[in-house]
Amino acid sequence: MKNILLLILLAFSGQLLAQSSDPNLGIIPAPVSVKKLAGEFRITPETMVLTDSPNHLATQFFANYLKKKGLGGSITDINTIAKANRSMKNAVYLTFDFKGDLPAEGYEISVTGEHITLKGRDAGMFYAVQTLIQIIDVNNPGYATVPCAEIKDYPRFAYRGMHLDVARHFFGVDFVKRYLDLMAAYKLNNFHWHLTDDQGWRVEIKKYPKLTEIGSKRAQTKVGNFKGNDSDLFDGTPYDGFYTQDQILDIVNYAHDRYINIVPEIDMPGHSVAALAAYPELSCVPSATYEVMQTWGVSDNVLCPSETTFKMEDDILREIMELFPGKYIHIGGDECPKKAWKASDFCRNMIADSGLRDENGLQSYFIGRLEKFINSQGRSIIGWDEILEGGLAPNATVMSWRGEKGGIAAAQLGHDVIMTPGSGGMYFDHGQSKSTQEPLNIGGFAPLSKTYAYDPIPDALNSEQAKHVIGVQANLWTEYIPTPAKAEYMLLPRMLALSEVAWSPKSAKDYKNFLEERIPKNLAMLESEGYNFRVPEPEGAKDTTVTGPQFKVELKPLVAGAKIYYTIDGYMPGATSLPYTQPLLFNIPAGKYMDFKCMEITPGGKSSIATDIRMDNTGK
Ligand code: TNX
Repeated sequence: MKNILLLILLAFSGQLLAQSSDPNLGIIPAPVSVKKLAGEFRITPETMVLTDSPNHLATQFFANYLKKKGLGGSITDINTIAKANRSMKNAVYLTFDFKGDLPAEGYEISVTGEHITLKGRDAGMFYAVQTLIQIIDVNNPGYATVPCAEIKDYPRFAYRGMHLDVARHFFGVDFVKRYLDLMAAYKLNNFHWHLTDDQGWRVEIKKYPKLTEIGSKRAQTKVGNFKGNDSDLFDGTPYDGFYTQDQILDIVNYAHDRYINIVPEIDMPGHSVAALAAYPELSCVPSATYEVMQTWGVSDNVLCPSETTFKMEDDILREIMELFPGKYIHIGGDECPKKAWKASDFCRNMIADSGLRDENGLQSYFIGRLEKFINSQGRSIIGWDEILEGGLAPNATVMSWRGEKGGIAAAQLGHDVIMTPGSGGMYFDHGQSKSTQEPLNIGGFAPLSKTYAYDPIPDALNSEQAKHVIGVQANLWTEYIPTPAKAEYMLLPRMLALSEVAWSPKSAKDYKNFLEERIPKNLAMLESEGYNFRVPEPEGAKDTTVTGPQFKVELKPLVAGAKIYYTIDGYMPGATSLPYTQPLLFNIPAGKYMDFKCMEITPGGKSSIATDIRMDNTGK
């Protein structure tokens, strides 16, 4: 009896501990402030949803969520209830109409044992709902629980971006929607859609049908790592794909319903071989023929700054602006070698006639022309940081990708800037560890910790200049990402770190809490939603050598419910190896070494890479 009591007590205190250990209640991105209170609210199918805006997107989103989870979800307009009866128990209030201000996109949540109140307007209410969904525990039959708390929250940056390259590999409508779902859940609000590149043109343009008829197809694709392997192996498989304008509009609506703006990119004047394959007259050698590229890298074949090109680009951009209602149109501007322009009489004459300094001046002229047209339509351009070379177009926003240099220079010139430096862990095509077990990637090294540690405001900027850093973005270039499963592997969990970099105040950032408390919970949630992700190696496990006669191993899985398996016989660990359940102490005889290899398997069966701690007592 005593033992049973003790067990119950232990279980109970364990539960209390589980509840109280995380000051952020598992929420990603960490809110501005969370005050935890005792007790919980229970959502049952009878729980009422009471609101002054029944048709609002955020209200509908929440009601649909409840329906999906079998928790009721019918909405009642609070104005249909007599004033005296409006304060009800067992209700979730979504209050849009209240006195006073909240910061832009901000919200407040109050959870008591009797009701939940969400306060916010538009995006703010949408984000209140996203936060609430993250703290609803649905692992109970017929009801869900929400811990009592007061939460106040608003974003650090207005532009919180995630990019997807659909040119190198094409991703269909369903995947793009899943991507947008993820972004919305983690409060990212700008989807940078890289729609064209040397290897494929992926958006239907009615006036120029060959862009997709020819430009969306390549004969085959390079096998293996382009940079590390010039063996000229190709897969021999034709590759194609593009979005019709109807599909684009469908996705634009889908994003809009999730408070996500889409920034479409038509990459010019470099990265344009797919367009040249369709319309060679866009090049400086109109008689030449071009093939949609089958390899990666940077091509010397670029658009010619001719009137033919400007006319066609204006037409293309006009259709793009009809499809995408947002403020920003991304015109690329990156990696445009000047070889073709140097070899062209037309370009040389143009430089002389227009009093331009050189080919960089010509590139500036090119971008400036595009900007003028786009501004005349009431929109603004974004360009990669190369658009600084030769002089910046007057109203351009700069995306700083080659480190922060370009972003710093642009902000000092008074231009808006979006930070997305590869060197700051913002390139999700880079490797997530140095293990040879990582799947093929473009190189680089961007582990979760590095992405998390990135601060988009460089020290070099004073506080006035820093205001021009409107936000931050991570990029998913897809040269080596041919499938949705791999895209999700590269995206997750790093996108969760990006979300915190973009949203949370610097003072709320805490990597230990993020990694050990919130990542496990969120990854388990994402697994139950069917997402793929890179399973982090267990906390305490890494490839390393330790020396001495004795070594203690202490590990923690980083996905809730995951199990750790290990070997000490040199073999690869797996589900048939020894399960790790408690800290282990190893004694290594003098002159010997032993390898402690371990890996983690999630409840859904995903495996981490295996790591090897060499316990070395050879004295060498
Ligand atoms: C550079 S980032 C590029 C892309 C590649 C990427 C690979 C940028 C503006 N240009 O074309 O896909 O590196 O990491």
